[in-house]
Amino acid sequence: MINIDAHNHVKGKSIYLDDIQELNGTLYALPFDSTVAHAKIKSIDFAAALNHKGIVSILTAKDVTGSNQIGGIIPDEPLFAEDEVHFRGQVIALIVGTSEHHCRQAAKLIKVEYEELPVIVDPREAQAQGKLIVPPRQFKLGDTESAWAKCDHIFEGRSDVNGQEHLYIETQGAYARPKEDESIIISSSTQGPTAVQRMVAQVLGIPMHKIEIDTVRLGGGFGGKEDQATPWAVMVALACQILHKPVKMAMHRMDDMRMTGKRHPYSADFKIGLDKNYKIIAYEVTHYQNAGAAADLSPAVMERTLFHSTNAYFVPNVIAKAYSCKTNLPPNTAFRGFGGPQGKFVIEAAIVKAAESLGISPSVIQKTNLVVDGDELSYGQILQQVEATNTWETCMKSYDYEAQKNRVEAFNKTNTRFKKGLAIQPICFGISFTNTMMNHARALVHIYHDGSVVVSTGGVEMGQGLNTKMLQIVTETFSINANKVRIESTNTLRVANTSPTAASAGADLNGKALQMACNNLLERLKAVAQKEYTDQIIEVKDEMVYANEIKTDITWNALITRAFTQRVALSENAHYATPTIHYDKTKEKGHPFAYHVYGTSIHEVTVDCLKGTYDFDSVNIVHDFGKSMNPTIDNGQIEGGLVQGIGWMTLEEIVFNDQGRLLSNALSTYKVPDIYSVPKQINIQHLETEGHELAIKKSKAVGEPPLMYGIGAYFAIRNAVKAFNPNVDLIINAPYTPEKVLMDLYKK
Ligand code: MTE
Ligand code: LUZ
Ligand code: MOS
Repeated sequence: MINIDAHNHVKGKSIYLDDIQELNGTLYALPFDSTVAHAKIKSIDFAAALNHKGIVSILTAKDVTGSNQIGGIIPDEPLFAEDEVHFRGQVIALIVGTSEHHCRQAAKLIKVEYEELPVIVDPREAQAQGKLIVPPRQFKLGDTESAWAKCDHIFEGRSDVNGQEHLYIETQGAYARPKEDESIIISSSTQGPTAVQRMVAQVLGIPMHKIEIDTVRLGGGFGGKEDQATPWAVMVALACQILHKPVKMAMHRMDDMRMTGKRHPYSADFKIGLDKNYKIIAYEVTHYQNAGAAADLSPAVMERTLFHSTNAYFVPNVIAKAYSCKTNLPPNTAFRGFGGPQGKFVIEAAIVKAAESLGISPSVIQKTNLVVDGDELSYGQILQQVEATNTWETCMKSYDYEAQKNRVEAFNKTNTRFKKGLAIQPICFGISFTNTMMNHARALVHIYHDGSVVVSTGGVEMGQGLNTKMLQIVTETFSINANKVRIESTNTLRVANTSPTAASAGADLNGKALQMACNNLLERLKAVAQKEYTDQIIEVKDEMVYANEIKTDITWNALITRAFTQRVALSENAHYATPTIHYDKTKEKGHPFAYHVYGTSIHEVTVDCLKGTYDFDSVNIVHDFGKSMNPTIDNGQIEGGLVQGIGWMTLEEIVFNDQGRLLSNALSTYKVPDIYSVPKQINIQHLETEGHELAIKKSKAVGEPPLMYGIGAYFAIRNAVKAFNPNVDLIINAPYTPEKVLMDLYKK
C-alpha cells in the first residue's frame, strides 16, 4: 500500500495547522521572549505596545488562571518567565492582536530592563557548580575495578557531540477556539495530544474534560513536538479562555529555532579495556548532558543514553554514569534516538581510539564484540533473537566489502587530492518507552451501517506513515478495501490518556490496540453470519462472507446491515499494554525493552583534501525489519533517518556564543543536508528473519534506529582524513563539518 497521504501531499491538499479554515474574528498570538540568557527582570513596560494598532491584549504570568507551570517530568518550567529569565528565547509575554504583523510591530515597543546574571553554556561547568536537573544515574555490570587488571590494552579519552535542530518543515503552532461552557478545542501540531491537554488544564485551572485536542497530522516532529509543542498550545488556549475569541499561532522559522530546545549536546569521558584478542573487557563512561535551563524530557533522554552506552556490543564489566547538567540554553528535548545516538557515538569513539592506537581496523573490535543471544546488557536485560552478527555478516557478503576495501585502498594509493574513507556501523536499539508506564495505547473503531469504517487511535501521523500502517491493519483484519476505511485525526475526546507518538513505538502500540478492536468486531460479525450457517467455519474475504471456505452471497455491506438490524454493536474500543517489560530504577536493572532492532551499514566517502569538502559515495545497509508490513514506507524511514543522522554528524552545527545566544539561528547559518549531500547510493537490504511477536504484524519499529547509521559517516570521513594525514592525533568530536575536516587534513 502506498502512503495514503502521498497524493494529497503532492497536490498540496493535505491539511496542516496553518491550513485550517479560520473562524471569523480569529486573533493572532506572538510570544515575546528574553534577549538575555540569565537575568533578573527589573521592569517591563508594555504601555506603548498596548497602544499599538490592532493589539488586543498582552498576557503575562499574572494572567494565568491556574498554575504557571508546564514542566512535564519535573515542575521546573514556567509558561511565562516571572522574576527571572534562564535562557535567551524564554517567553515572557504573549502579544495578542488582530494580525500577526501588528503583534510583531508592537513587540518592538516593549521595554524590558534586565539585571544580568552569570551565564553557563557548558555542561561540565554546570556540573562542577552542582547545577543538575536530577541526581546523576549509574548503570553497572560486573566489576570494572578488578577487570582493568585483566586488560592487555587500556585507552582513555574524551568525546563531545553537538546537538541538532529538528527542522520539521512545519513549525510549531496551535489554534484554540472557544466552545460552550468555557470549554475549548485546540488544534495542535503535537506528537502528544494528551500532554497538551493535561498542561492546558493545569495552566487554565480547568478539568481535562473541558479541553479537546485535535491533531490531523504534523509536517514533521522528530521528537521536537513530543513535549515542546505544548507551550504554544497552552498560550493560545489561555488567550482564548481570557478573551473568549479564537486565537492562533504559527511560528516563524527563526522564532522557532531560537525559542525551542534541540537534540542534547553531550560531553563524555571514556575508558576502554581490551584483552589480546580484542575482546572488550571493561568500559567506563561518564556523560555530561547539556540539558538547558529546565528538565523537559532530559531525565528520560539521559536514561536512554545509558541504556545504549554499549551500542551493539557485549561488555562484561561496565560503569556508565550520566549527569543532566543545567545550563542557560533553551531546554533540550526529544530528538530521534532520544539520547541513544549520543551514547553510541562515544563507544564508537572509544573503539576507534583503541583501534588506531593498536594499528588495526576498528571493524576488528566491532565485529569481535557484537552481542549474541543470551548476552546481558548493563541494565540487566538478557538479549534474545539477536541479529547483530547476522546483519554484519550479511552486509559484508551481500555488498562484497572485501572488494570495496581493496578498491578504496587502491584509490588512496594513486590519488593525492582525493582520499576515500570507509566505516562500518552496527546498531542495536531498544524498542519501548524506557518508562514502562507509558507503553500502552487505545483505538476506537466505528463501523457505520453503510459498511464504511472510521478509525481513531492515539497515534499521530507526522510523515512516518503511521496512518497507512493503521489502514493496513484494518483492511487486512476485515479483508475490506481501503476506500471503505477512513483514519481520523488524533483527538483526545475519541481516544484518551495517550502516550505521545514517540520512541518508535507508535505503530506497535496503536496498531496492536487497533488489531484487538478490529478482531473483536470481526468476531461479533462472524457470529451474525453463523446464525445462517450453523456449524460452519465463517470467514470474511475480499468483502464477502465465506462458510466452510465456500463463498456465500453475503457481502460485507449485507453483513453489516444484518448486524445493525439485529442490534449488534458496531463500535469497539480496545486497550493494549506491552507485556513482559519491567524496570526497577532503584536497582537500575530490568527488562525495559519489548525487543531490539539491529542493523549494519557500510559507508564510503570521498574527501576533497584541498577543500575539506566531502561526498558520500554509498551507504550499504542490511537492516532487521522483521517482516516489514510496508517496505516502501520502511525504506523511506531508513533513508530519511540515515540522512538526518549524517546531517547531525557532519554538516549541522549548532553554535551558541558564551552568552547563550544562538548564532546558527536561520537556514543561512545552519546547514542541513540537501539533495547534494545525500549519499549517491543508498542500498537497503532486508534481513530475512521471523520478526518479533511484540512488533505489530512482526514488523519491527523503524522510526528511530536508522538515524544511528549516520554515525558511520563521521568515522568514514575520519578514515579519509587519516589516509591523507596519517600521523597526527585527531580528537573525536562531532559534527565533522568541512571546516573541521580541512583543519584536520593539515593538522601538524
Ligand atoms: N518520519 C517523518 N517523516 N517525520 C517525523 O517527524 N519522526 C521520527 C520517526 N520518523 C518522524 C519520522 C521519530 S523521532 C519517531 S519516534 C517515529 O518516527 C515516530 O513514529 P512511529 O512510532 O510511528 O515510528
Ligand atoms: N520518549 C520517552 C521517547 O518519553 N521515552 C522514551 O523512552 C523515548 N524514546 C525515544 C523517543 N522518545
Ligand atoms: Mo521520537 S524522538 O521518539 O519523537
